[in-house]
Amino acid sequence: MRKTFLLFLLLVLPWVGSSAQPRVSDKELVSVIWAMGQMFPDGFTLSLDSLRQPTKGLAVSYLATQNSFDKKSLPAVIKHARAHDNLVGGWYDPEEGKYYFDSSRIFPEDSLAAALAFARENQQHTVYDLAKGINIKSNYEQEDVRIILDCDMGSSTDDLFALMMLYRYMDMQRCRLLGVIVDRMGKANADIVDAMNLYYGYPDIPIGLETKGVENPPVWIPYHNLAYARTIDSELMFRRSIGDQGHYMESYKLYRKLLSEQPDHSVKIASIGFVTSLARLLESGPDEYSPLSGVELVRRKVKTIYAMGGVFGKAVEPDYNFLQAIDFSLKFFELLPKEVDIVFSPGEVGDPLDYRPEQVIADLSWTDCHPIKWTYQFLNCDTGQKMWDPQAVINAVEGDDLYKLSPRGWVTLTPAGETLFTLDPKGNARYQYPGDPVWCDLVLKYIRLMAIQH
Ligand SMILES: [Ca+2]
Repeated sequence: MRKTFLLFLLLVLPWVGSSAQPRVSDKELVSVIWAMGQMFPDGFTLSLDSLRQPTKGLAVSYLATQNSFDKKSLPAVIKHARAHDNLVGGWYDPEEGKYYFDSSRIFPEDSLAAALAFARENQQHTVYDLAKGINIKSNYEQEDVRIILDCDMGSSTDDLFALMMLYRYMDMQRCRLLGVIVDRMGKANADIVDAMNLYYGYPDIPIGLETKGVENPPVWIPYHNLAYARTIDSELMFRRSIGDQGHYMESYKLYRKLLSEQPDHSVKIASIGFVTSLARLLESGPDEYSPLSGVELVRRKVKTIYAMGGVFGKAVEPDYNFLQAIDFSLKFFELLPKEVDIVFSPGEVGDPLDYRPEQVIADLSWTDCHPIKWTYQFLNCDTGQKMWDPQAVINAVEGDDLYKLSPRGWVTLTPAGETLFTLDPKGNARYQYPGDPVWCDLVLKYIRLMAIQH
């Protein structure tokens, strides 16, 4: 693409090949930019300084040049760009059938929050990552997203990435993380979340810990000591707010407290571990936080549960998350109110998203002190670990547009851990379909983009 563009410039602008800075009049630029609109039907960004297309960074359009789609509008776009960032972008809107031109600004790729804040100020719905070729939604005109994360921190590292993404979504003002439930027993696992909260700058997010859950579930990657990592000077590597003697709230109690404080039908739960704490919440009775039973509280406050789990496609093995805690899982399926939607993310959706350990470490090369990097430096993370859990979190925050979902139906769980789906337009359950290679590439790039923010 770039080669074609340079060829074009060499044909119409002989001075581009010289070492001197090209000096192009605004009138000539109108012709160049109009021609680029024809040459790059999917879009382009042009630096008016170098007459090159930048290849990195996050491009955002200015509000001032909105609705410029014909040749007559180009002088005003160029004038604005000259007075601001010397960047002009073009993009095609298939809905309107028009090709728009904008004066643009480019932010460094690791400054997503700043780029999105600028996008919101300028009433733009997206930011475009030039290097990765992906659009990132701004929260301009976005619904209020309230989330509780329920994870089995301390085994697979995809829980760490799912939590990391929620902090980044908060940096981007895309959601509110109300609290984190740790359904894998053991204080060390909750201490990991405490260290993550402080590392990412959200020390006040409450943490609940399961104390009557699954006994000794398998551990794939033993990063439970993450919160106690030390520097070569023997100092704690990661700050903490809860000390060794501190206690976490019982997880179902924290659920009750958080839900009782929220507007009706407003809460999304991303369940990326065992459903032990959810089952105990559903079995709970009135308490100091709410006069409602657990079932009534969930019926009234929860909008949708996004659950990593379920087997609906080609795979034949029963689901891991549900089977590990089968008694709790059966109770959860029995008591979940039928009015609450549930979206399953089967393992086969995350299976193709292979965030290789060496790529993780390279993406976190901006620092030596990072909880996820520590895990990847000191433990073997090449265990077949895939980006399963982020699928529930991304779906919860981004909404359903990014995922292809099954029609509605009901899901029942068998004691063998099988999830049986029955089609019914009135059903509360849907499940994600696996994406094609283009979709998988896009989602993995999105997770990586979040990882490099700082
Ligand atoms: Ca998990």
